[in-house]
Amino acid sequence: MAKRSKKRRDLSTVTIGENTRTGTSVASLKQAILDNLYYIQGRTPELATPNDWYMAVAYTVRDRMLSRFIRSHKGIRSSEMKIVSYLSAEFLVGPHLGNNLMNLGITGQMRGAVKELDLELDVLLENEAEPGLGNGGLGRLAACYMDSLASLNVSAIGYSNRYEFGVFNQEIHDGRQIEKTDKWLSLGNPWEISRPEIFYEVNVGGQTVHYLDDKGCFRVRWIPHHVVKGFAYDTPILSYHNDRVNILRLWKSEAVESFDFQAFNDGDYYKAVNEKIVSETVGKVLYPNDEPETGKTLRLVQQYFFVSCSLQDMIRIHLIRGKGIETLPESFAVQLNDTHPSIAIAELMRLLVDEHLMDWDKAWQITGKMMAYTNHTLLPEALEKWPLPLFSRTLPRHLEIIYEINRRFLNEVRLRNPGDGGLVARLSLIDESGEKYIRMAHLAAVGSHRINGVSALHSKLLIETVLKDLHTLYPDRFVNVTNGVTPRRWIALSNPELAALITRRIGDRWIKNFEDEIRKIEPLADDAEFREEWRKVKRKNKSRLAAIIQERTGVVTNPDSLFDIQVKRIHEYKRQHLNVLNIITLYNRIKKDPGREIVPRTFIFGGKAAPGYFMAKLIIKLINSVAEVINKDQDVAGRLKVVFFPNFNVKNAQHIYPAAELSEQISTAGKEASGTGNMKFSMNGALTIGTLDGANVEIREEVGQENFFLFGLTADEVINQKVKGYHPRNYYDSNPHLREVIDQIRSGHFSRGDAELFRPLVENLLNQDPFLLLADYQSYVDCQDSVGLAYRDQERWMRMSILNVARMGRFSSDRSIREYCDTIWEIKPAKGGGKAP
Ligand code: F58
Repeated sequence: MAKRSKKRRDLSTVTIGENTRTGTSVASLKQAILDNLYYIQGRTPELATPNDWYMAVAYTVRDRMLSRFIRSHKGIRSSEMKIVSYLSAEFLVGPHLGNNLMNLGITGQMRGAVKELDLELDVLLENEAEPGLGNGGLGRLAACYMDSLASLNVSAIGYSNRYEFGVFNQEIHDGRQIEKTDKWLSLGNPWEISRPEIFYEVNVGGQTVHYLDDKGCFRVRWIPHHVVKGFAYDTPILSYHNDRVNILRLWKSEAVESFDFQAFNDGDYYKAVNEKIVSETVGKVLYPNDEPETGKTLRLVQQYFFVSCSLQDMIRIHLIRGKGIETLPESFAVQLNDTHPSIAIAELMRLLVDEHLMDWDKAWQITGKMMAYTNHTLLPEALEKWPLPLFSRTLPRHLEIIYEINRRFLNEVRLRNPGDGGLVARLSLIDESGEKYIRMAHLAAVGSHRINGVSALHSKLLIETVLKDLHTLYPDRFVNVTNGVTPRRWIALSNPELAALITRRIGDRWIKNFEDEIRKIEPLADDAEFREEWRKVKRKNKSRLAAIIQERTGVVTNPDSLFDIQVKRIHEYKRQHLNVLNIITLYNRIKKDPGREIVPRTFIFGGKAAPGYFMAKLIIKLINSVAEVINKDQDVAGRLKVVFFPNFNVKNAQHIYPAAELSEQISTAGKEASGTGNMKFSMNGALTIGTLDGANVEIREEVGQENFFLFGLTADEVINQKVKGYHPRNYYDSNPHLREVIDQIRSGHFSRGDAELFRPLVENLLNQDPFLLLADYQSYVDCQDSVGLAYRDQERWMRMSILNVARMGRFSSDRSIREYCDTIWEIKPAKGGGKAP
């Protein structure tokens, strides 16, 4: 022992003064960058490419994270502390460099160090490939929660797949979306640490064999069709100015034997390498689908693969802690981020019963204690269900386990509700109404001790609609945890000037304790000088965004116009096309009276459409077609501009939210589970125009109804309209402005005379309009007019903007994570995290 510590001491004195691996002065950082450039990238400054420099800087930052990482890691193995295991098919973490610099508190020094090397930190930051391991809100929420878990000093591991290709990159050609493969790993990933010694085997396919063991107990052996091996890759997740570093552990799939010698010797080269190809396909690409997921075996294998590796890993860690398997829930609280990882319920049962020989009742008790499920959607088409034959072919043992869970569960239902066959059919884990399916939401709910929705309205609708019967059965399991977002990435990092302004007035504790501290800027809404500084920050951010827009799209925008922004996945329920209907209405007003006074506006859209979602792609084309006509119209004279910002992702979002003045949250009431973009906009001083949907309801309550532009039907009114029989054509017939707009789109006015192009969209609106655009049209247009009016009074607008930010404390993801800790995980955030003393 003594010898080892002596050796360690010797090593630490290799450098005199500050260590160039850990020192944070400008001189140390500069030296470290040069060393890393030479020793890791194998380059000298003269030969270095921009990526070489980026890598050298990134490694320099990583070196400074490692001592904390190793300390936290040791804690995971040795302490008694419960660990949150966040199982999610997606983690949209965004670029790491800027965030890690901020969390370490060395952004300024690093800026100085790279400057001495004739480099610009902002250019290096732009150079980072974004890990696009998510589609939208659900994946980004997981990333915000990882940030808050670390900053609240809660031990956590985020588990997922290490997709080789993330969400596609979107390009716009001739106004249409083109998908390009996202090769985010191709230039190397300096943030991950591979752990070749941590791997697990995962079975796929085949059949089961039932037998009695030597004690006469019933046992099942799974003889798989093939086996895939999962290797761990760890990305450290830093806390903000704290010691805690958590882990994002991603599993890479590989073949058990990458080369089949038997087959090779038999002369079958193809077969010899085929297994490798099949195994590696498992984690190749993130599914971009927003469509029903049935029929996609690979997606089920992907889900099962990361879940199985993760559960095996948790058991390993628990056993390393020197504990028995029966106490597993003392070490882990597992959160299922939607149904995608819900196979975890059956897999944990399999591991406990088949591999650890536990009896069923005990295993079921442990499973229920550990698992909790978050629902993120009410849309029936998005509720995951797997066709029985596909499921049985892929996971034969899990099907047996699910049957057994179902048998016991339905017995309980029958006992409590004798004679109610309808209820039994509705609650069953198997949908037998036609072709048979496994209902993954039911599996998740039955096997969890808590089920939560993501906003107050969504949680209420969840128990009134899709999970009504389950709620009647287990009312105590249901809770609400309204989503939140991290103020670190979404204000401190992406809007540094606003952050500096706030800090100058109230100190910097708001960054750690946004919930309580940010309200301190509220009185400053009455301070004219502060309002002026506030206005200047926004103006600068707009001007910066205008430059980026011009560079990426060629469109020149006016930073003095109102920046009205809608960025999110493109979906009919989010109603980007309602926004377009209003734009055309404003355009028509100008055409009729070119001299009229209007508030100049720049409408900015961004978002990806699922590649197979025809209508969403057509909406992108519509936005670009309308932009083409309006942007060059002489009568408009630049007073309206329409921009489609390509490839909306975390990196671009960091430029967009800080420049927004109006946030479009205009989904059909009852459809958006929560929304989190709404929170990011508000935190950056944008005012919201929105429906009473998702978290908009709570945002409005917090910021005050006088600081929120409300329009549209409520969720109840939407349902009533549909019950009464909804006839969109009546709105078209009775509203001449709406009729004119629809007729223009239909006639080819915005599509160079092509009357076919938007026909499907127009027909859909006139005949079905499932998301009630026409019903909400007039209310939306009127509300937009009141926005214009409010904007004319800049003093009033700035006051509203400041109040919006001041009252956003509740929407920090720190608050959400505290609620998960209290009501779901039974964890007390350890001292040292979160709220400043
Ligand atoms: C989103 N869901 C909700 N799903 O739509 C949004 O209201 C909520 O704020 C957010 O979750 C976080 O709770 C969402 O983003 C997806 O991206 C699916 C992932 C799997 C494929 C289909 C889309």
